[in-house]
Amino acid sequence: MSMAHRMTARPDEAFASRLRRLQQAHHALIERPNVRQESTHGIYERYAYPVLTAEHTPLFWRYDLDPRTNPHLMERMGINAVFNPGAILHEGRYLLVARVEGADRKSFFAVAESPTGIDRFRFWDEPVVLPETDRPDVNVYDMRLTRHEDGWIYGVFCTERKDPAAPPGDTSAAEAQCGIARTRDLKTWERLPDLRTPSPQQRNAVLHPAFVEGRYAFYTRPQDGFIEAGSGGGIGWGLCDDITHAVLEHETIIDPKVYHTIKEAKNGQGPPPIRTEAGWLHLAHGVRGTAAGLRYVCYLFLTALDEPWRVTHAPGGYLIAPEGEERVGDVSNVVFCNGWIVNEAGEVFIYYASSDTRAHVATTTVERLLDYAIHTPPDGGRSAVCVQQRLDLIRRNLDVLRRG
Ligand code: M1P
Repeated sequence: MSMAHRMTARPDEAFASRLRRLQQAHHALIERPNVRQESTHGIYERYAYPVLTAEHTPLFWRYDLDPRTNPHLMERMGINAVFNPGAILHEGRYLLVARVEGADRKSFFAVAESPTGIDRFRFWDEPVVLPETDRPDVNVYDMRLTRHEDGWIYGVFCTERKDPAAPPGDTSAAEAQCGIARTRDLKTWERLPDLRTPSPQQRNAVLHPAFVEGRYAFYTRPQDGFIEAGSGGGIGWGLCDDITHAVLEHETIIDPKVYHTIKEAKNGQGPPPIRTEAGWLHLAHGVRGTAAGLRYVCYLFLTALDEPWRVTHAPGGYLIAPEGEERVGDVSNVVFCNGWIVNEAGEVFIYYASSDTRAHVATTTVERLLDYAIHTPPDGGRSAVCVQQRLDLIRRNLDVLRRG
């Protein structure tokens, strides 16, 4: 529409026409087919478009659509970002429980559904109504969804509150703990008491899908402070008897942070692990400090089927690192994953978010991920060892090439 027409149109016409344009653009975004990108590494494929962004949220979450109360059809409640989704295959549909962050910085959870797993994610009409505990959450985020063998679907997430020990005037000290809720249909949620552990703070806690020694098992990430893992860090493991009052008496580090690796500063379990013939397949994030701030990447490892706390294969380096537009956002140089789905065909949909801003998908198969986990050499620990690992590959390859 031309500027002249806009200026002469009656207010109700201008409203209707602006609404139509907003609706058409939103519809086009939701219906846009995604495009698989060939990968040179061959381990997984990325896609051309993010699967969820702030613009994917329904217009009726953001605008007042009544011309009497919003004659200019302006956004009333902006959405800043949509990222870090939990994921589950439920009744044949690919569901993401995304972290939706309003312009006011508060996060909440909302379910988006897709028939394909790679595109056409559409949010359900209303966000998740998550009951509070006696000590209300100030912010909730990063839900991990576990279909547990007890029959419930659990949502384990980070609950953040102002640090009660913060000195007066300190308005940023926060405390992170692990919140727990459960559901059968992802519509009605029952809130359980927060997980209690020996650590002062917790983030990136994940419920293992199976009972272990007849008990509920959690992956944890003990940490001293809200941001710094401090003397904590590493992926922890603990068991509890009663999920309705979950207490881990002991927390054992099963995958520590390690000097001069991709997980030097901290790490954390991603989604619940996938059961495979060769063991439990884990995806996690590792963090290191750089002159430009923290860098977050995702890495893979495998644990034993009968001992899910025992790491059997730990490929060196990262599986996914930020690329292109993924590098930039509210918290730049970050990829983070807390949701993946394996379907009956053994296809794996990795829902990773970039720079705390948007969510993407990468696809692969259990077969390819196991091959990667088992045959990628571990981190050599020193440059000389890494050269030796690479020389082994080079010399084997030169032999192969010479043999033709
Ligand atoms: O900002 C990057 C990520 O930081 C936190 O992860 P971690 O606890 O490992 O530092 C989380 O707040 C996560 O949501 C965020 O993406």
